[in-house]
Amino acid sequence: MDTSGWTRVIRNASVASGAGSAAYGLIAPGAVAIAGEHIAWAGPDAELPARPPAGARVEDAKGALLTPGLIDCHTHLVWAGSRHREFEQRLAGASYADIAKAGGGIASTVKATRAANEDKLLALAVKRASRLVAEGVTTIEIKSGYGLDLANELKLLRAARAVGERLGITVRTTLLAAHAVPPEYQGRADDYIRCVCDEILPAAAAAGLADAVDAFCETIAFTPAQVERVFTRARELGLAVKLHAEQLSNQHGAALAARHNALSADHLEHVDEAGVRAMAASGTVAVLLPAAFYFLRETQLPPIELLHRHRVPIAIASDLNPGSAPIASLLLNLNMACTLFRMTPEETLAGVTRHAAAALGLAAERGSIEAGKIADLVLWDAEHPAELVAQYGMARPTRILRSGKDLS
Ligand code: DI6
Ligand code: FE
Repeated sequence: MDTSGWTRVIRNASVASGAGSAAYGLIAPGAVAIAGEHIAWAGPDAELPARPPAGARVEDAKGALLTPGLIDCHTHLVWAGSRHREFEQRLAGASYADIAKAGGGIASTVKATRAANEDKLLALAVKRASRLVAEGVTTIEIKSGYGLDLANELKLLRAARAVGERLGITVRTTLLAAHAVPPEYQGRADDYIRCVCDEILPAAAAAGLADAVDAFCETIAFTPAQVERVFTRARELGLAVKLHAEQLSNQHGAALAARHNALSADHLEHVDEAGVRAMAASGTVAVLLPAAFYFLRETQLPPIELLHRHRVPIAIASDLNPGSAPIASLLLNLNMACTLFRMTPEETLAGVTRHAAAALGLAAERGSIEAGKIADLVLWDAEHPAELVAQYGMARPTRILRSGKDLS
């Protein structure tokens, strides 16, 4: 074993590596060696050299659980305003779609978000993201989509990037200009899509502000033909795509996304077998969002069994947003994925590590504890990985490492 370059060793841990054939990739007692920003070695504690290299700091985890840094691969956490009135309206019987059609929903958040300056938005977003980070999340995808014009979409993407710098975590930004038709384009959705393709997408790409492009394919949002235009333009600009597909109805968005080699198709409650088969063929990750299902009191479950049968990797994310998922907890989503969707704790943990990394195009560098990957790691006041999922509000990180360094 080449131990030169080791800067840090965490030993005597219950290492849920997410790699190998054991459940959770568990190595217990296990050890992880770090060289600078990267994982240099992970394996059984007994295989560590008797004498660690000079200069390496060695820590005894005393049997505590060590996982990869968690990855929340779908959030909309930059917004202003509050939708608590809509919560009350929905409890009184109005549906999410009813509220959207009456000019509430996303449109009401757009109004408040346009009125907020970048500093205010950043402060709000940092507060929400820090809730996720406190749960061991070290990588967050953040979408725009509450600006819906050039200046405001770029404002959201800049705020999203700044969240990463402020909290010392990794942020991947996604341009979601095709989230809703803005008020000034009411009744002219095709014209708005032209503006997205001709102005917003090229400007976001040129400014290096977007890592990917997303759209909302739904009767209350954009048609498959409109999404097709956005995706075609995105790919011309060299940007990866992903899609809000089949959340409220089957628009065959998953198959459309797969045709464009999308990184992920998200929500998927109403996806059919053709859509799942297309995703399997293109390697598109299924991102399931239990909080939105729960919060909107949906009854159509995502077809877990179908996804399994076609071996589509499943990620779990918070969808953190003001309207359909105002829940700033990824761990609660893991519990809900088990209780509501009947997934196993092991599957859900893979869903916020390995498969979430794949949903962001980061599978080569993050999502598991393996030599060569970036040393984003979380030590917990728990011993077994299922504890993070089977109970809520109990296990907490005792230490978070991002790129090999303690996150302060
Ligand atoms: N689907 C959702 O669940 C979020 N966006 C989307 O396309 C909801 C966004 C909101 O209601 O503000
Ligand atoms: Fe979403």
